[in-house]
Amino acid sequence: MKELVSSLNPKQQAYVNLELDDPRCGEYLLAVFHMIPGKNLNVLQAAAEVAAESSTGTNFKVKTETPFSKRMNALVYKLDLEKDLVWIAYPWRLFDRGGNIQNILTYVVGNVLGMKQVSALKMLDVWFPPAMLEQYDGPSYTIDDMRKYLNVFDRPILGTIIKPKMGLTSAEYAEVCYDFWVGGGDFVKNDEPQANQDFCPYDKMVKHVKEAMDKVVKKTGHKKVHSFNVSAPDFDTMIERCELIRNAGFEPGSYAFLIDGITAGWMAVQTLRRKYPDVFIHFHRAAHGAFTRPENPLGFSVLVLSKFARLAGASGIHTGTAGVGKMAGTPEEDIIAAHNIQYFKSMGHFFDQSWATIPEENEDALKMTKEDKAHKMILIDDSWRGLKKCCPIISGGLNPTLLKPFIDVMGNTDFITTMGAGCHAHPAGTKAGATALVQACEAYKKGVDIHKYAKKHRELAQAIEFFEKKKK
Ligand code: CAP
Ligand code: MG
Repeated sequence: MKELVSSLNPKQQAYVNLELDDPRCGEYLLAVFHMIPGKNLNVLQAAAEVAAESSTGTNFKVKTETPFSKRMNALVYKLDLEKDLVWIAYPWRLFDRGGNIQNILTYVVGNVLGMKQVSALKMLDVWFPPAMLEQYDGPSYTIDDMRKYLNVFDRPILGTIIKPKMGLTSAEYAEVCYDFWVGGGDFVKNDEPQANQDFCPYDKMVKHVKEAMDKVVKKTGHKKVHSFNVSAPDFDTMIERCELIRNAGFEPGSYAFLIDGITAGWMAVQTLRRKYPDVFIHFHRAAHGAFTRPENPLGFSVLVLSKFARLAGASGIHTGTAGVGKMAGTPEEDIIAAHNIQYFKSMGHFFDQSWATIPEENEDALKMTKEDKAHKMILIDDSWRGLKKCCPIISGGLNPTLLKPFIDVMGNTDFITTMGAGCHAHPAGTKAGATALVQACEAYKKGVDIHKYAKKHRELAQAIEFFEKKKK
């Protein structure tokens, strides 16, 4: 290590402190990157260049530095030469006051992803100090609120995405919603590209969904939720869509706002969270693969994306099916991400993150939080500034036969699942698809194998026959 340190030029030296005495002192956001140096730099030189470019520096030492500006330098404080890992501490006073997520990401996974000095740079984990959590919104309306509205507890909230992904008229779209809800489903979402297409005008889609929802609530006596995609070309139009929904007669709790958080951006996510704290903010992560897929050496992990979504105040974010469904993903990646946004305190890939500032001397509270993984007691009205939980939304290639396999990997049922083809490809259609999903969930709760349960539940039997045959 000595040779590495002696190889640093004066500028690089200002961004390295391998003796940083207490990175978790509360002054720093901490990050771990997988990094491969580029441009014939050694690992410490490249890491120092990353720390410089992602905080106060550039490619040369500038004459305009001041003693204070140097205190804002990010610092490389640890290396793992075997695993090509770099730990960087960011003085969080660097960041825009008032809780701005896009600002942080512009630093830590902004220009640095384009630097010649690295050939690989992926942020694998991030740690937010308690004092920093005070500055950020965190979720407001959570899955617990949605459970109360739906009167659904101790099982996943069962949802679908209307398919075909696009091309239905607003009336046809609402009919499919009706069929899913009347089949027993709780939650319907727009697909991620749904917007104001000429064949399905936004206002008509909202109107028809409201009619379908009223009809099915009257028929079944059960509340339902629809998550409307409010992503739009500009903020005014996004707000217009939100207001259209709120003025369409939906009762509070019966609608969520879906935002394509990567393509619409973090400002849209935070605008929705701040303007509509009484609404479930549903973060769809379309395009995240460009940053998160393991084949991609540049970007950030699903865990990092999910932790920032909780910090931003998303009520829920898609966290992947851990390889059970159609999308790339693994238990190591997807389940760790899900637990880190669900629980009060969780171990990530490198950091143990607590999401509230409970005084360490308050042993009872700490003990209670360790036991209270589902936040039944904590953070709702407690005086500690805690970030409420964010709900994993589990989707992508799932069908009723995969519900239990996923729950077994997840280790809990405190999530929303949305199955598109898994319901609408059912041989007997959407209503039967929804009923098959409900039956698969009933079987799980009763601890009965679905093949046994299907003997007396036709829709589930048809789903097994269809989806298990397809798998072969
Ligand atoms: C799923 C889905 C979701 C993906 C998103 C789709 O449809 O609607 O957008 O699940 O992936 O368009 O593919 P199916 P992730 O149920 O028919 O697969 O949740 O991994 O972000
Ligand atoms: Mg989709």
